[in-house]
Amino acid sequence: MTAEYQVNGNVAVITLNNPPVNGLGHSTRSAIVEGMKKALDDAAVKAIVITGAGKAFSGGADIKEFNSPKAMAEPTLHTVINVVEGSDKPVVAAIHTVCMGGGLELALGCHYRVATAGAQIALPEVKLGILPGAGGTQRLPRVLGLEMALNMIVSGTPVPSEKLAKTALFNEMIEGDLLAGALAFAGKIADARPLPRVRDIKVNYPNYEAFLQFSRNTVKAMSGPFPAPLKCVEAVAASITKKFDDGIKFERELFVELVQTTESKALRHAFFGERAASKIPDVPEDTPTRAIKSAAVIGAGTMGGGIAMNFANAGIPVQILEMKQEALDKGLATIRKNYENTMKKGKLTQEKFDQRVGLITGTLSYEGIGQADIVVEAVFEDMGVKEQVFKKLDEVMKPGAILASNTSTLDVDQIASFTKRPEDVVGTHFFSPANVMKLLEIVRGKKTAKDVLATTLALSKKIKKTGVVSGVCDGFIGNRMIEQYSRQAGFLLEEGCTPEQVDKAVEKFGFAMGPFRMGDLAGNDIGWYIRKRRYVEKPQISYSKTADLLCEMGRFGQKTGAGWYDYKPGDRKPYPSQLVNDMIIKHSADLGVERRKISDQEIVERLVFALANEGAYILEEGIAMRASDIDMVYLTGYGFPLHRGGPMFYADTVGLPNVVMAMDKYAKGRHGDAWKPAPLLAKLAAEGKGFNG
Ligand code: 3H9
Repeated sequence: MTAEYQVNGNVAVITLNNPPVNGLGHSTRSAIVEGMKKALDDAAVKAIVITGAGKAFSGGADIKEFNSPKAMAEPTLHTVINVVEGSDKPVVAAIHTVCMGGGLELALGCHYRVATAGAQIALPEVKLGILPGAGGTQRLPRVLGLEMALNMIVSGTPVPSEKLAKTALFNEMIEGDLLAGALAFAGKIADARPLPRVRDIKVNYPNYEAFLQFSRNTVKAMSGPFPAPLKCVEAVAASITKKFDDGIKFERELFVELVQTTESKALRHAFFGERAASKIPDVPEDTPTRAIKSAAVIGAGTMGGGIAMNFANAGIPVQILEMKQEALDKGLATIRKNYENTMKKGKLTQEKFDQRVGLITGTLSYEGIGQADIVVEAVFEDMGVKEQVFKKLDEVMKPGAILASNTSTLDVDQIASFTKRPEDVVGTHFFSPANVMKLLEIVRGKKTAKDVLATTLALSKKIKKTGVVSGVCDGFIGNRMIEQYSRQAGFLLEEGCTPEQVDKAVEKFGFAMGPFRMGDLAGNDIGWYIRKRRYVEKPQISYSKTADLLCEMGRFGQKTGAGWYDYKPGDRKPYPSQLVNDMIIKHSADLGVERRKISDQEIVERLVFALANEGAYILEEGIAMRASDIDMVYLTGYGFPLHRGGPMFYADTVGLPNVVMAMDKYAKGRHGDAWKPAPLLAKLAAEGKGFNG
């Protein structure tokens, strides 16, 4: 039963019991209505309390039901709330821990609300690309006022219950046992009539039109490609401009519209994708983890420093090992400067600054780090260098320490083989800047122990990263795919595009940065170095030499003041470079390629479908466990537009048969070999299925 019914004296208690968060799915909704009926039919019952078992009052509507017949099946949440609000016996919501979305809307339908301190109160629907669809936009302004309700609904941010204690949202804050307090409260109001209904409160706001117009302008400017925030404003506006029932109808129409948008589907995909990523089928959730109370990082460069900051931010003491005092001092000074900058922006208190800086220490000796629970190596990306480091780590690290490599492309199994304890070795691929970027690719070697994986995944949560597990292959999930994207970007230059045109098309699609601006930021020499290795090993793979020619010109990007674009001193703005464009045009001529006008659509399709096709190989080979893992890698590490849900989800929305059709077209052009559909893609397209089902 997803809600339990009990009678306590003359008060009926309906306890939502649908773990993990008492989502208001169809069976829970039915059970609430059933409970209400029983209570209304029982003459001995004078009042009703609705509360939640476990770790939530309710996390809201069951998101998994959206776009399925169950979401619309009676009793809908509207029906449930109508039954509660229309009850002639008083109904009290007893709120604790989490009261969100439909859960808060249910509470607002109750006649009274009591809560314990520390409960997270929110209407977070906007984060899923929708708006509160069960009266939240009409009732919350009635208890909190127009402005506060609008802020909560447009941002979706939770507010702690105690901060709302003095508003009409809560009738009483309960200290101690919630149920006992709620029963006592119910006893006090059992005979009070008429029953207060939130719908009967009038929203007052002087000069509300000016306020609403200001809100529309601000929200529109901030919501990018997402339609929901502005619709939230429109719905909240109806709480003051329309009669209650008309407002509810209007809210419903907007909700139905939004729930069908690709943007909302993409956000929900990301919500579940993030949670799914932490599950590994053959590593049970209760796998014991190793305690991580201290850490060490090898290398005080940009990457090592950023990684160390992650540990310090999570309260874990971390030592940084460097070979030379000068490099160590430089690295520690950079970290300090980064924290100072954050403090200057008002995002870090002096106390936290002292704490974090205090947790990071430097050492020049391997022996000094031997007792760390985890060591992350962030040295130069070269197998020879990694071999030296891991042999040394094998000597000095205590038994049971996790030996992690921050490699971005190298074979983790080979790295593990340099030690006598390959089961303790794992890849932890951080993304630059490592203290900022959300993604952590966790590379599972053939011999990586299950508890090492479980520990690394738990650690990724602790340091506030999205951990995604990848198998071992060249480049893992993210960089292996980006290679295909970069290849297409290079070919596009040879065939008629400028770097600016490619970047603009991709940025219009929604990427944070196009491939050439990204190259200039990251340093074009990095790719050059990798290509020298990779294409010697795999001479059969065709690629454009324009990037090599660029590097031969010494144009490594922003750090050399010139890359695909020109830069002015102290200015990161890219200016199209005549020199580079001439080089590209000459290169086309040298190749005998007749340059042509290329549409934005072709640019985007070639880059994004190249990603999805490689993603399909990765999925088929078991390098990624699920399509949503690949999407999470791209959403959190590569600036893929969130509203498009990731490359695999995007391919699904285009329709895999359409993707295959476009690929067949491109296969007839130059380098057609790149457009052979992965067997999985071809199969799913033929079956009319998608990567995500
Ligand atoms: C809504 O209410 C619409 C209405 O206005 C109108 C309707 C007509 N449904 O995050 P966690 C699962 S829209 C289904 O790791 P935490 C989650 O997938 C809804 N499942 O835990 C995970 O499952 P698993 C508005 C849900 O303690 C498990 O619970 N509400 C839902 O860190 C644990 O989740 C929201 O947007 C759900 N609503 O955080 C709230 N919520 O174990 C969204 C969670 O299988 N949820 N799950 O991976 C949250 O923000 C957080 O989950 C919460 C708990 C703060 C509740």
